[in-house]
Amino acid sequence: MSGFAPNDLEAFWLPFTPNREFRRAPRLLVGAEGVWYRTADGRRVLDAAAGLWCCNAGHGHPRIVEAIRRRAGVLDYAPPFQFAHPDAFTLAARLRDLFPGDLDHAFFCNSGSEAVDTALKIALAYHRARGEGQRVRLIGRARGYHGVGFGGLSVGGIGANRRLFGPLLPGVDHLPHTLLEANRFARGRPPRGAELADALEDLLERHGSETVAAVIVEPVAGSIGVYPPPVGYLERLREITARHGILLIFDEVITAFGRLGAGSAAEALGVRPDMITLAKGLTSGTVPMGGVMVRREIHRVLVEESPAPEWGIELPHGYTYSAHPLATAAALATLDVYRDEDLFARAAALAPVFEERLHALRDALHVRDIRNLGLMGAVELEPRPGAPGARGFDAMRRAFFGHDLLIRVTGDTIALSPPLVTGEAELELLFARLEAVLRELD
Ligand code: PXG
Repeated sequence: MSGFAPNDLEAFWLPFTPNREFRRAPRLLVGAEGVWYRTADGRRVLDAAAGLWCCNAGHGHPRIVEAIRRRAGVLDYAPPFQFAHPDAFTLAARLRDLFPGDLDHAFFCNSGSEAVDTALKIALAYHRARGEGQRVRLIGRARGYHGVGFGGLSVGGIGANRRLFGPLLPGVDHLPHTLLEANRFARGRPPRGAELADALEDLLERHGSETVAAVIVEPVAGSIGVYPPPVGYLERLREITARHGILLIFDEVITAFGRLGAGSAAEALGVRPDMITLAKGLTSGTVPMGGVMVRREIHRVLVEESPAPEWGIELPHGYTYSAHPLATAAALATLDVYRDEDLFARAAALAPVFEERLHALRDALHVRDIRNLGLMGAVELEPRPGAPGARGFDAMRRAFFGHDLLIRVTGDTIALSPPLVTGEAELELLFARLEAVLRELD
């Protein structure tokens, strides 16, 4: 076990964690460098999850650390309402250049959950400003994860996350998820399932397409356990939404900033949404930050052509810490690192090796499916009879305590998202350790 515990494990209520089990055997991380975590009992643990899908540049990158440090000593805080600081503009312009086409305005917040709620609100306000205030419905997808705000939870489709919290937003419906039995062990984008996007036509027929404001999907569903989109699926969603005047939002909280070997999934997969939500890799996980990239037309309608008087606020939305100086400093340094170390290309080059090693686990005990795209991978295990999630949880614990490997599990699915700086030797070590974990699982 950990060999170390802080004096008191009672006061802190851990998020999305079995708290009682944690107190018995706490997993405490006290340092991090590159692709390694250091534990309270002095072990070095290989990070196969980029923290939580976020530390794409690796841990403790000196340029990012220094930028945060320097900024903290110069400008600790600037109010984001009615005032601003220069880095916020620089960052927005850098992001405009990174994202494809006319996704050229950035709205900042502090997390993926806030990014999703922001995008949904912008969608509703946009239609209303255009005289289509009847467009109030939002469509998500079964098994989608869009954070934990009431908006994101409403369009999200993971039952366990929703059930406790009441009726959520009205007027929300969901597309079917895209996991097909026939695609088991497919590599990359699975060949079957583009027609699942046609379910959107059915929803539009049911509700009246003129009542729908936006469709939101993760281009690759992450949290549920890596569901890459079937070939042609996202293209079809784009075609249907465009035809009906409905906005398409890509939730790229996980997929942006190199995870798929490009700046965004929109670029990697060649499909252009109307908004993109961001967080995680935006600062490589170092300082909380989220954002929404918005197409020019939406910004034009809501801001440039706003009927508000000159002293009137065009969109009553924002957060105390929108574009916080420490976050913008971290993001700017992170974007420099991505560019100067060519990390998106490095991820693209590593992806085939990752795919090869991942699919070599196919014949390991209990494995029922393997999925991957870019540097996102999942090994889905057969659940233990009558105890869904137990085997996955056991894998995570054994990996951490017995094999010095940090993995993410969701139910009985092991999710991998190594930092983009992971070298081939480290990747080899990652899979050797994961194999050892799978060998000892009962
Ligand atoms: N959208 C997507 C697509 C996400 O993956 C969020 C929104 C919410 O971001 P914040 O910053 O509010 O947490 C996420 C977050 C998991 C896991 O189980 C994934 C996330 C968060 C926690 C756990 O893999 N992604």
